[in-house]
Amino acid sequence: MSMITLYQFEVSPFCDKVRRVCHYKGVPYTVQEVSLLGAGKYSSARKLPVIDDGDTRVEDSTQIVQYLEQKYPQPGLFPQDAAERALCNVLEDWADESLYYYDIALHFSFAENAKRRAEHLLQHEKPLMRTLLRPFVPSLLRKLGESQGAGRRPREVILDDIDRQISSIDALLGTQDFLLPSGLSIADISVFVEVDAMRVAELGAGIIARYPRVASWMARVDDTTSA
Ligand SMILES: N[C@@H](CCC(=O)N[C@@H](CS)C(=O)NCC(=O)O)C(=O)O
Repeated sequence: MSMITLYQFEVSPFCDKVRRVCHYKGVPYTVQEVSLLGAGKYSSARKLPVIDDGDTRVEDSTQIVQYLEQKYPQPGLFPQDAAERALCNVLEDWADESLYYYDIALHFSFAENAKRRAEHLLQHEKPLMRTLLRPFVPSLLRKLGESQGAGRRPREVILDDIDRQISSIDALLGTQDFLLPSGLSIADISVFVEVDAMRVAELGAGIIARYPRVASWMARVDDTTSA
């Protein structure tokens, strides 16, 4: 059987999502770290994650998860029940297409976080590349946050929005261990990786700490899906 290669930026939540899916399913893979300017070599959208499985290349975390679910159906990450499955798809998309931009806004529209997060993004670059890219990373990522609108809002509104998103996760959990009644699903992994990235910023961690059920859900998802 061919070994999957994951082309990644280590700190990308979408790459974390794919790693966690592989761990949960017990799928062996190797990682190739890509330079911040190098994604176009692997991806038509110039975005990572991308996987190679033998001659098959798959782009985009959502497509990669679909591919892995088909090839390695057990343990499954999509509920059997049609209504739960529908909510699972909606939550995955909400995490990827909405929460991600709050994550970027928190790190890059908030100047106090931008430098530190930029260093995380640059950690695998060669020293010369790191020096060349360092001045551009915060403003490029701020533009990305603003492209979806989240990062254009005033600071207090962004923080209120994030609080409301985290309180929605809290409400969805209720007394359940995972977001959907039938147990761990791709919804948990997709939402977890975005909230985990928010937690890196002090203000993000402060909001999450107000919701103890969310914090214990995070520990549960992490336990079930990390290496
Ligand atoms: N929808 C894509 C999003 C992937 C994505 O946005 N990846 C970011 C890293 S977090 C990226 O590669 N950005 C490079 C760029 O925009 O140039 C997925 O789910 O894989």
